[in-house]
Amino acid sequence: MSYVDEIIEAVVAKNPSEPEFHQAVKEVLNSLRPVVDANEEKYRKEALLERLVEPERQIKFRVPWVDDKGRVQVNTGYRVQFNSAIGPYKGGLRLHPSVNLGIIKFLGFEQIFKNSLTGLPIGGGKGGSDFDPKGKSDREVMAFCQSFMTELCKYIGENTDVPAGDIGTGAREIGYLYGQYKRITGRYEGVLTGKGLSYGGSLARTEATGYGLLYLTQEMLKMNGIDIAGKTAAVSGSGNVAIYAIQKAQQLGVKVLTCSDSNGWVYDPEGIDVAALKEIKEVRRARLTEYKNYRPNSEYHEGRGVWTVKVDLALPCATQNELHLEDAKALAANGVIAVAEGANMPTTMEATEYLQEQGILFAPGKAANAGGVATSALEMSQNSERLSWTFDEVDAKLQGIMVNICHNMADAAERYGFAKNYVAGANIAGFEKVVDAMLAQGVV
Ligand code: NDP
Ligand code: 2IT
Repeated sequence: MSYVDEIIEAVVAKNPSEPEFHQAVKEVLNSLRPVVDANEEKYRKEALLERLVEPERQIKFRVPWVDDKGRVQVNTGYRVQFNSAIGPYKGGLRLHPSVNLGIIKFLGFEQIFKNSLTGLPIGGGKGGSDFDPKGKSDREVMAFCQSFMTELCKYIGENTDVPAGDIGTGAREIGYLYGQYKRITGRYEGVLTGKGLSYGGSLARTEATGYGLLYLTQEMLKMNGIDIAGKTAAVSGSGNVAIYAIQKAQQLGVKVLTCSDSNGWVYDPEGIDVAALKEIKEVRRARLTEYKNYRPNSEYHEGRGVWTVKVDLALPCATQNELHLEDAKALAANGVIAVAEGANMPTTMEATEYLQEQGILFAPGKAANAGGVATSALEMSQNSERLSWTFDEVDAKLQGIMVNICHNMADAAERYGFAKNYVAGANIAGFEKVVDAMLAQGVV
């Protein structure tokens, strides 16, 4: 059996009931086959793949807090410190009822290669909890965040592990988490990113993931002789990534026809109104059913459906496994040109393969959504030098990073004979730096 197959089998056997983690490992290792085959003896001797798929450390903890009715609630907190070969662990905190260890491990594993692709010195980690911020008062969210950080603060620090936002963790949650970290440790340091501008945050971090997604998509189209201006797009989600993806798409001359949340989706033939979306989601924390009040010509549909709309570009920006094989078929039948992942692993393996077979350009999340974590690393740099850069400085760096990632993934694919297979290219390019550092640092 090949080394890759042995490891995939071992991961499935050793980590049962973690299908998302299996999926992420399979996707990465399958595309590393040519690299692994060429170095099999060395990698086996060093147990390189065994080490790569085993987190350096997994922390799981109780998070008790008191709700507004005076009842004690108990959630589970996680931090998976996956790989620190190229820098301190870096990755977001997800707050969503679906969170379990397998989800955090899949996200942490992806983060290793994503962070490597940014070209910045950050290792891979991820954390979160099954706490659901939806429908909770600010006081309840604060109580949860303070309890969560009371335990987490033992394991993080500006040079060890730097968490940030993800699903359910936005500016409000980062503020409460930071306040509690500072209160317990007495340290004013860049231990979290995505901070508010008044206490060490970076300009453009809020926009970075969505903007970065569009910078990469624009470059990928350009490499293939296509101009992004004048195209139409379907976006899923209506959170941080989706909102700023829509905003940048519009700035680049793309008409975005859809967005969604976990209940339903909006079709706006005139193009999504970003100001209305921000008001509904960022200010009022309401549902997309409200969108029609702002835009009477739009349609609201319950359930899933964004991928049934005829568009040139599909940008999944909600969650994992939200674009299935039948969605890929519908997009292809409608002539989609490119799919670029704003979310982490939003496209199922079968859907990804189908899109690639149809010759549709496909940018995987670890490349396409790397602008968020890259800008987090820029926030860490600013915190270290105790300076703040202007929006334009950060945005220009973000653009440069996304263009580089795009060329690096295309070049790596080309080098190994997978021209235009950007999934393989991103995995290989991300892996190369990590593996070099792991081999240089010995058996640790
Ligand atoms: P938000 O919490 O801001 O928004 C998430 C959006 O996705 C909401 O519209 C939400 O709908 C929807 N959603 C979440 N879970 C589900 C689900 N199970 N089914 C259907 N819809 C769902 O999160 P972000 O925008 O920050 O994150 C979106 C994706 O981007 C995630 O995959 C995240 O890991 C990834 N990402 C985020 C980065 C960041 O900087 N924030 C960086 C890189 C990747 P509802 O409100 O109804 O739950
Ligand atoms: O998935 C991701 O890259 C994020 N949620 C952002 C992580 C970060 O540290 O900014």
